[in-house]
Amino acid sequence: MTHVVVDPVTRIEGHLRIEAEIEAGQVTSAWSSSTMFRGIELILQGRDPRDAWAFTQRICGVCTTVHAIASVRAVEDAIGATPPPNARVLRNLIMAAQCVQDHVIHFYHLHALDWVDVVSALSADPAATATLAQSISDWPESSPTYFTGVKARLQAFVDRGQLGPFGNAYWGHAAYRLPPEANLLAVAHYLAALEWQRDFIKLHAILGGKNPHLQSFLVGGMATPVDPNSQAALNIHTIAALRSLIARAKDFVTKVYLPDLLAIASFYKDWAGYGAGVGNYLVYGEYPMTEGKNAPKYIPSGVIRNRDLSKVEAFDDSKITEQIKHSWYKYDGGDDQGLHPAVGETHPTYTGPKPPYDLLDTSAKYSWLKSPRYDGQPMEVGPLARMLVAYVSGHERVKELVGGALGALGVGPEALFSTLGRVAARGIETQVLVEKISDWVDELADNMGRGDLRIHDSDRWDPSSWPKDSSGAGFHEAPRGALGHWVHVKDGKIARYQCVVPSTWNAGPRDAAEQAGPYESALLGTPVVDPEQPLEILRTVHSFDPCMACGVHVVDTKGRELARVKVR
Ligand code: NFE
Ligand code: MG
Repeated sequence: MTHVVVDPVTRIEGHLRIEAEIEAGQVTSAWSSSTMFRGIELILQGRDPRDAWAFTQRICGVCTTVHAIASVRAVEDAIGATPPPNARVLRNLIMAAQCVQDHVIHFYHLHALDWVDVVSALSADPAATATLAQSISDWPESSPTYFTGVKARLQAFVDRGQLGPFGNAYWGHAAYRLPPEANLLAVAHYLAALEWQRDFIKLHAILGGKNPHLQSFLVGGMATPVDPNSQAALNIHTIAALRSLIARAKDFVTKVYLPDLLAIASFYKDWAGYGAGVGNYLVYGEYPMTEGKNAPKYIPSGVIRNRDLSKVEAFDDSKITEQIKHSWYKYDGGDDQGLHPAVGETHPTYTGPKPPYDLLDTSAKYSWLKSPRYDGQPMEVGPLARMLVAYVSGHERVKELVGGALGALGVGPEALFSTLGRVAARGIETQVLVEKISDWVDELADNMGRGDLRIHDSDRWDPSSWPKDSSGAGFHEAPRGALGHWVHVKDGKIARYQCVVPSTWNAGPRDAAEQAGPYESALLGTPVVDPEQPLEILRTVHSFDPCMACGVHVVDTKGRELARVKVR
C-alpha cells in the first residue's frame, strides 16, 4: 500500500490537502482536509444585518457575488422584505453571469491542464490543428496562421524559461491522451478564454460597479437605479451594452467551450467510469421567474438519492445538519450530534497535529470543513446535481443538451455519475444559462418600457419596522453548488450567522457515522499510474471545482509553497 499526500492542491481557490491510500494502482481510501480557518460567521455577530452581505461577499474572491446574494436573501427572509421585479431580474443577470464566467474559467484555467499536455502542443502541426478546429466548430479563429502564432507564443514562453501558468504540472504523464493537435487547440483556447472572461465580466462592472465584489447589493432590492431617461442609471444604452456582451459570450460558449469539451471528452471516455462518489445530489434551485418565496425557478430544486434517475424528491431545508466529529470544532452539546444551521455553532478547536506535520490523524479531527448532511446523508452539490435534477424534472433545454452530449460521446445516462459527467454537466449548464440570460435583459427592458422603475422595498429598511426576534434563511445555487446562509436577528443586530457552502458539502470530511464526503467517495477506485505524480487524483478533485476559501470561510495568512506530493 502507498500513502500519497497532495498538499496543497493547486489550481483551486484556498488550501486543500488530499491524503489517499493506493493499492494495485487504485485509490482504496481518501481523506479531504482543509487546512486553515478565519471565521466570518463569528465576526458578523452583533453587526447590522443590512451590512452582512458586504462582509460575507469577502468570503471568496472567485464566486464573488454568491455570498452577497445568499446574505441579502437570508436577511430579507428574517425581516420580511420583498424585492421588486427589477431587483429579481438584476440579481438573476448577475448570478447567471457569475456562473457562466466561473465555469469557463474552471474548464480552461483550473481543469484543462489535467487533460491537456501543454508540452505536447509544441510538436503539433498548425495546419492539422486548423483542420481539427474547423471540423468541430465554425469559430472564425481557426486558421493555420492563427495556430502557428499560438505555437510560436508558447515556444517563446519555453525559450525564455518563463512558463507562467504552464510552469507546474505533470507534463509528459502517461495518462495524457490527446494528440499534439488537440493539445495545441486547447492551449490556444486557454489563452483566448483569458481574454474572453475579462470582456464578459464587464457585465458585473455595469450592474455592480466592479468585479470582484460588486457594490450594488441591498437588503430589500438592489442599489442600481433603473431609468431609461437618465445618464446616471441603467438605461437603454446599458441594455444595448448588456446585449452585446451576452451575444459575444454565447458565441464563445457555443463555438469554443462546448466543442472543446466534447472533443477532449471523446479521448477520455473511460473517465465516465470513475469518480462517481456518493450518488446523492442536492439542489436548492435558482433564478426565480416571479416574485415571492415560492416562485418557480428556472433551475429547479430537488434531491436525487442513490443515483436513482426515476424520481426527484422535494427539497426540505429542515433536513440539513452540519456534523463535526472529524472537524476542528466543538459543539456545546457534544461532537457526535448534527446541528441544523439555524441553531449552528462555530467554536474552532484545533486538536492537532502540530504543523508542520507529516500525516493527518484521520481517526480524529482532520479538517476545518464541517460535514453537512441532508437527512443524515452526504450529498454532492454543483452543476452535476443541478443538471441531473433538471433532467429528471423534465427541463426541456437541459434534456436536449444532456441527450446531445451523451449521443455525441456514445454513452448512456449512467455515464453522468462520474468525473467526466461532472465536467460535461458544467458545460451544459453554461450553455443553458448563456442562452437564458438574455431573457432577463428583455424583462428589464420591458419593465423600463412600462415605467416600472422600482428597485427596492423600502418598507422594511428601518429596523424599527422589524420583528424584535426573527430568523431567516437565504438559498442560492453558486457555481459550485447549493449555498445557504442562516441568520438570527435580535433587537436589530445579528445574534447568529451560519453559512453552509458548496465546497463544504463536497469537500467535507467523514461524519459521525464515518460516512465519507463526496470528494473522499469520488476518489475511490480512481486509477493512479504513478503515485509520485498523482495526476488522476487531481482530475477527480478538480472536477468538483474546489473552493476552500468558501468551504471554511477562510483566508491564507501564511506563505505558500507550490505543492507537496509525498509518497510513503
Ligand atoms: Ni469560493 Fe463558492 C461557489 C460558494 S464554493 S467559490 O461557487 O459559495 O464553496
Ligand atoms: Mg459554516
